[in-house]
Amino acid sequence: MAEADAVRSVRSYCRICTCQCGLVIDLIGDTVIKVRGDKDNPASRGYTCPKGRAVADLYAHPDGIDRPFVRHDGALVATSWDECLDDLAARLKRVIDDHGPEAVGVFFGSGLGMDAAGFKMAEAFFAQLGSPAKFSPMTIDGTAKTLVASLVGGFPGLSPRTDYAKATTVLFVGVNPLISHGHNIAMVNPALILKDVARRGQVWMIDPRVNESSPFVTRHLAPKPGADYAILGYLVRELMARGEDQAAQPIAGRDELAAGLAPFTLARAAEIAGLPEQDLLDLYEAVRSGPVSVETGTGVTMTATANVTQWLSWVLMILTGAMNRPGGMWFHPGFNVRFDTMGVPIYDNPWTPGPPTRPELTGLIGDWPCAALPDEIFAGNIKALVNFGGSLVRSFPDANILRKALAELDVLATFEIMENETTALSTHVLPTKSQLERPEIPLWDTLSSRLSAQYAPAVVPPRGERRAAWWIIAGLMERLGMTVPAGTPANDLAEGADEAMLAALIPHARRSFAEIRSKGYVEEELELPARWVDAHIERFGGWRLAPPALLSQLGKILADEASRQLPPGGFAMIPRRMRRHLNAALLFLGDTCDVLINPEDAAPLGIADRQAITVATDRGRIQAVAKLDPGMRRGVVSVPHGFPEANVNELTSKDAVDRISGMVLYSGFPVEIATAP
Ligand SMILES: Nc1nc2c(c(=O)[nH]1)N[C@H]1C(S)=C(S)[C@@H](COP(=O)(O)OP(=O)(O)OC[C@H]3O[C@@H](n4cnc5c(=O)[nH]c(N)nc54)[C@H](O)[C@@H]3O)O[C@H]1N2
Ligand SMILES: Nc1nc2c(c(=O)[nH]1)N[C@H]1C(S)=C(S)[C@@H](COP(=O)(O)OP(=O)(O)OC[C@H]3O[C@@H](n4cnc5c(=O)[nH]c(N)nc54)[C@H](O)[C@@H]3O)O[C@H]1N2
Ligand code: SF4
Ligand SMILES: [Mo]
Repeated sequence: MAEADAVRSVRSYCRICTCQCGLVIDLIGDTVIKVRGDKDNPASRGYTCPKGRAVADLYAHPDGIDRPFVRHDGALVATSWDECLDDLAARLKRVIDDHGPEAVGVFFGSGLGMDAAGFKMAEAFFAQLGSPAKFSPMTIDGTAKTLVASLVGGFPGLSPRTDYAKATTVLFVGVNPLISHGHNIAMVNPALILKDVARRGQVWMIDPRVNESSPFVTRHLAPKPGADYAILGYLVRELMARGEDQAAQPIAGRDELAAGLAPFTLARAAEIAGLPEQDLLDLYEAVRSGPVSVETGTGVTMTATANVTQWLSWVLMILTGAMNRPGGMWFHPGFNVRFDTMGVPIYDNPWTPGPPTRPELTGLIGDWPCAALPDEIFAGNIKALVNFGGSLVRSFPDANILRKALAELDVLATFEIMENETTALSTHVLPTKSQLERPEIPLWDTLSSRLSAQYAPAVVPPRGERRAAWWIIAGLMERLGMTVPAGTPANDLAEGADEAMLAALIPHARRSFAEIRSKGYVEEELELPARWVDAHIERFGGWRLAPPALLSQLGKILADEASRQLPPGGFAMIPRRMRRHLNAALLFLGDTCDVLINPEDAAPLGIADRQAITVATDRGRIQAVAKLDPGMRRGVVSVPHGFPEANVNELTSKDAVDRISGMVLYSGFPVEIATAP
């Protein structure tokens, strides 16, 4: 065999989700012939999912963007980088000169979120821009987690994660790890983990639909959407009433909490949840002796009751002694920054100023609610938007209104790798090196399920004119008269330039970039209990069990319970993720927008399996395919997210936003279902 035909194998890792599974990429020349799991990766041991195995198809896809585009006279035309960046800088400068930097908004989208060097340069750009208009996926995903971590634990970045090696009682609430690999917890090989815990103890799944993880758990409860808070409220009330609570750290506010939870009698909790009382009694028996791990996901954070549910899940863990104890929850001490040596600052007031057009909303740790973007544009406050890797039209609420707003912008600059509806609306399209085209180290160290770091080299040359996101952003900064971070190489195509950017990212990490690169994978032991967690909670004066903002929201939710009930025959919509695509990406793997509905709900509407149906709200109407599923709770339909034609965000509303977190209501709102004409 000629040397040019020889297969070479390169070790890499997948950056589609935070599991970061080890991959082996087999190539002939520069052509990828196979992507497979890396059995030698200590974390993933050969595990991959269909999305990760598709990274080469993503790289080669016909809809991939190969060169920069700029809009001239209404049409996007291919251009050179110099012309694109000159034009973008000139148009941004005009906006800034005429309206101030606050007229430029920035979205830190998921597409650039896994590009470590690109994301850091985007942050540097935003810091020098001096605009308050910052948006990120947080306010369309899981603000409850940030809010509760601040209010109860005194630091927004505290993210408890189950000690799966020893846990014996795990509650999954509104999370479907078999498909999603968990919500921000990177459960590699989820089926194996679930089976292991179920063998040892109890795993409860709480979800209005029997989901893909349910076959692996010991018990499934299907409450009404958004009613999880009542289940947790009952469990916590009962623990305290019986004196069976046993926190491992100091606590504050126990009496206020007990008073707030007084309404959650067995009867009232079961009524709100729409479950038999016996289910709650059984669940109490399972959790009373602790420690209890509770994993929540978007089935909690996207509901109207997100904050109180998330809060009560923490309280349950705290009061069963699970926090920072073996068999309970551990907290990531950071690999790139080190919480264990530097400590975490007390940060218990996460609220920041919000967008002027929406005085009812606040900002959260510096983010403005994504839902406010259209109003800010219509009011003329935002004239330009720099979109670092977001599929805005599919991920933000109220797509029909958002499209109109985006069309009004003077500048919409989108960093992307694939053509989509958002690039079609953009004035500038900036294609960046995608994951096989750039080297990487993990940026979001604390989202990993290990105390580890790894390295992936670039394995193929950049497609067409694609350049490193950091290089593109640095070029823009230069043209705008900003200061490019010292040491930034002039040319990303030069040997070692991308690596130099990565090395500069982690000066204080546990291991140097050089070591991570040469070894490929490095890992350190986790300590549990970790001294730094208990020390932080002591400094904070104990876990705050009863933050006033959450107590008051609970009171309102209880008072409004009747208004959230559906009329007889009505449907509530809940979201879900699917195995073969990630949000708006990878749809070429074949997922379709199947709406799950209970057969007994479908029959009276004349809806048969695989029949075309419409799903409508007062914001819009989509057409999709019905899939009859006896595992759906009656009166609930499950509509997946991410499809361009059946865009679930044509049903959501920019006005349905949580007041204290800015999160959009993406789960548990009423929809009308009918057969498609
Ligand atoms: N109604 C409803 N809305 C939702 C959700 C829901 O369940 N229901 N889910 C929400 C959630 S949890 C999230 S996180 C957000 C996500 O919303 P976004 O942050 O907008 O993320 P994605 O939809 O994943 O779009 C990411 C884009 O990045 C591109 N991309 C992929 N890799 C790269 C790369 O290497 N470089 C660059 N430059 N681009 C790349 C992809 O082609 C894709 O178009 O959506 C939210 N919106
Ligand atoms: N394959 C795949 N994996 C992904 C993604 C993807 O698009 N595809 N996206 C990634 C992203 S950005 C995120 S944020 C995570 C999200 O990860 P998860 O939070 O696990 O998201 P889902 O898989 O949609 O699971 C949410 C579950 O909540 C249920 N649910 C909905 N409403 C309620 C409710 O009111 N109460 C209860 N108890 N349950 C409810 C739904 O039926 C669903 O089964 O997944 C990540 N991983
Ligand atoms: S679970 Fe799938 S998408 Fe996530 S890192 Fe692993 S292979 Fe990639
Ligand atoms: Mo997400």
